[in-house]
Amino acid sequence: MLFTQRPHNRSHHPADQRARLDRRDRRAHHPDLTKLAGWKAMQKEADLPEGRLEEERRWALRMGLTGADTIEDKSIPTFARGELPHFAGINTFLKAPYAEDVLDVANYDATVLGIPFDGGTTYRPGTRFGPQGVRKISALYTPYNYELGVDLREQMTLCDAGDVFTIPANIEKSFDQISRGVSHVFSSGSLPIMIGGDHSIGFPCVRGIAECTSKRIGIVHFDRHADIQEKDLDERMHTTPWFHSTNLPNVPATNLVQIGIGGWQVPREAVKVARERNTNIITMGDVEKMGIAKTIEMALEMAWKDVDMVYMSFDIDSIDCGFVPGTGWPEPGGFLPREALALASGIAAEGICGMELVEVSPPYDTSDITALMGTRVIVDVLGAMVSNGKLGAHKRHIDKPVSLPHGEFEGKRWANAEPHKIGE
Ligand SMILES: [Mn+2]
Repeated sequence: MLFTQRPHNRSHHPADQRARLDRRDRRAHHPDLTKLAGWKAMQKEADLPEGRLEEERRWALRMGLTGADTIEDKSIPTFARGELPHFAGINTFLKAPYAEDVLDVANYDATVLGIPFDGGTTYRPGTRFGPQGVRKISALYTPYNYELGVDLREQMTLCDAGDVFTIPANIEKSFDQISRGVSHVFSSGSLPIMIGGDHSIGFPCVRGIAECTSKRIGIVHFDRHADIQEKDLDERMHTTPWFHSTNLPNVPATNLVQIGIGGWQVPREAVKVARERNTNIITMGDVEKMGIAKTIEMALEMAWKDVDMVYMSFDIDSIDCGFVPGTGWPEPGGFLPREALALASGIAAEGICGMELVEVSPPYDTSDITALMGTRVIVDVLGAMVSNGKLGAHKRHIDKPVSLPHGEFEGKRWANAEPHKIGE
């Protein structure tokens, strides 16, 4: 039935003739096309609404003015607004609306916030440009995923709150700013999605969520590195977030699941802490042996045991460095992109209370591929949550919301009148 709808323009090119023979051969085995995921996805698209797209087109014409007379598509404005064209515009993540007034994030199911901080880096810097790099290449994407049959534009609301104001030379002040920003978004009920930044931000991100709830939080952490030593180079660097996160009263170390760990870059100091605190490490070899489905099942079981919600931390360097050159500590032998996306989606399918995507370093990137990979992790996580109806599930656990007011500048710039003296 499907084939009868094809137009009859038979090509005599040898490749086409071969393809025709192949098809005939396959048809001789009476394949049932309706069993293919491709066929099912094709049918699923028909059930998706298109109202928001229509709305966006009307809005774009209102904001961007009507197009020139010679343009036949009357939805094209003079000034690019919204999704199209993909190469134009001022980029937010996925061209989502910019929540310039961050109190507006409460109106959205999920909020992207950039955390441009690389002060916790111990080798290659540059992740302070991560949020910009990811936003830029995210313009490539439509909000629709064919295989999932999900259209994020129609099925959820997303905004981009811009970046947290970090302090480049001060880790602790930056941590305080980050926790404050994350707790604001989480308290508003919007799902916080953080784009780093180096992995030191893992601690203040988790802390920001943990302080808004009395409930317990598990963590699924994708990485080649364990990142759980107490200090590195005398500070709380990007090798330390899970030590400090699992010190929080409602973030048990036994619910920390670390997937993809291995190779020659895991410090022994970190392994000692992981052993003492009884965290769960699934190595790359374990994943290979068990397969993706079993890994997801096991990770979910360990992360969710006696907790109320699960946070996802995705270090882009968990993927083989051949695919992600733009990162702080590249390591061969990591996940293939398909494996990483399947794992992240599998964890997100059960619902998460927030996520971070860290260690994308655009200055070391090639053709934006690392930032592109980071974008995919985020949109795949959102797609999995939407298609499994898990978006918004975290809201019922917000029992200690923080409330930050609009600020007012009263002409006073410095909190301390006395100049700071070295050594004090
Ligand atoms: Mn790492």
